[in-house]
Amino acid sequence: MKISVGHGLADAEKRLEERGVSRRDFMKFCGMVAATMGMGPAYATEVAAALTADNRPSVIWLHNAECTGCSEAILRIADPYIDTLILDVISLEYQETIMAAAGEMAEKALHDAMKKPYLLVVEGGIPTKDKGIYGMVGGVTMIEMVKSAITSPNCKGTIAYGTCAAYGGVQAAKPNPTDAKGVKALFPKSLVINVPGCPPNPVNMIGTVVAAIATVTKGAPLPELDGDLRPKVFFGETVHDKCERLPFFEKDQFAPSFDSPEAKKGWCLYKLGCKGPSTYNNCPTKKFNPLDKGVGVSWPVQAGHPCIGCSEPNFWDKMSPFYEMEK
Ligand code: FSX
Ligand code: SF4
Ligand code: F3S
Repeated sequence: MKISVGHGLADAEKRLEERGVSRRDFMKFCGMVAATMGMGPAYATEVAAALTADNRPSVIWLHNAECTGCSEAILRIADPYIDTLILDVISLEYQETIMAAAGEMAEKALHDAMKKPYLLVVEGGIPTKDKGIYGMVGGVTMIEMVKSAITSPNCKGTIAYGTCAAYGGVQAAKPNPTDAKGVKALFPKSLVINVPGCPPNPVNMIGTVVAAIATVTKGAPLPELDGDLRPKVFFGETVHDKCERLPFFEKDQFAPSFDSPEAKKGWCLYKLGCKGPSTYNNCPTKKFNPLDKGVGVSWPVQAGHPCIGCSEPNFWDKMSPFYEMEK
């Protein structure tokens, strides 16, 4: 994928610098995204170009039934602060959690944003029972809000961010009282990429946004997806495949309890309920809260907690009880 650097990059760098994010920090961030996408350091320039391309689509970000942990995860990335990056580099036109507008002003912002090309990000499951009345914003059901945004000719593609938006998530767990669904289940004809996790790793999201922008602006191929519509570059291997406790699993060394000396020595958490063998995600290699070179500080199994399968469809039902060995 080749992306030319337009005026956008210089303009964006100037704006970022005014807000305390240096060019060096921005390029470091782009390098981290490139590494997450499985590319070498040279690809950072391409990431920067995609994020600042003059003809890039704006982003409309809708919230549905959820805990908002997915937005929190992205807002808590530091270095540079992602809120600055989002507000000044990605043209985020509408995001209910962080925008200042409320009420009629917010509705107008959405209406105006939909007049030009955009990428749609959907967060949260969509309640469908009784025509969707259990999820409403400003008197409009979440079904209707997502429907008008996803079916508009200006919608260039949709990213379902988080397991709730991808597959229904926690509110779709048995008995699913509001009949909550994920985006693709409700809009099967729409182009949807899932970036699941509860919450997802925000670097997987930024990588997907970059790839989607490159597709829209340069016709670059979309990332290859698996059968659950997850980009294989982030979700191509199981958590177990790359887990640092794998050598212990292979030697049948299983920690007997969370506070045991064996658990602290790094023994495998399988018998304490770890669902890493059935879960596709890049947590062990990317970890969370990225530092230099795109590798984060820690991840659940490193911290001593079993993987609960949070990036898998229906994991609340399929992977629970969380502290019992999978059958
Ligand atoms: Fe769901 Fe996200 Fe879990 Fe929470 O918005 S994937 S409940 S972390 O917040 O949707
Ligand atoms: Fe696999 Fe979990 Fe054991 Fe790691 S802790 S080796 S992911 S079963
Ligand atoms: Fe989720 Fe398992 Fe990673 S619980 S965060 S997929 S280790």
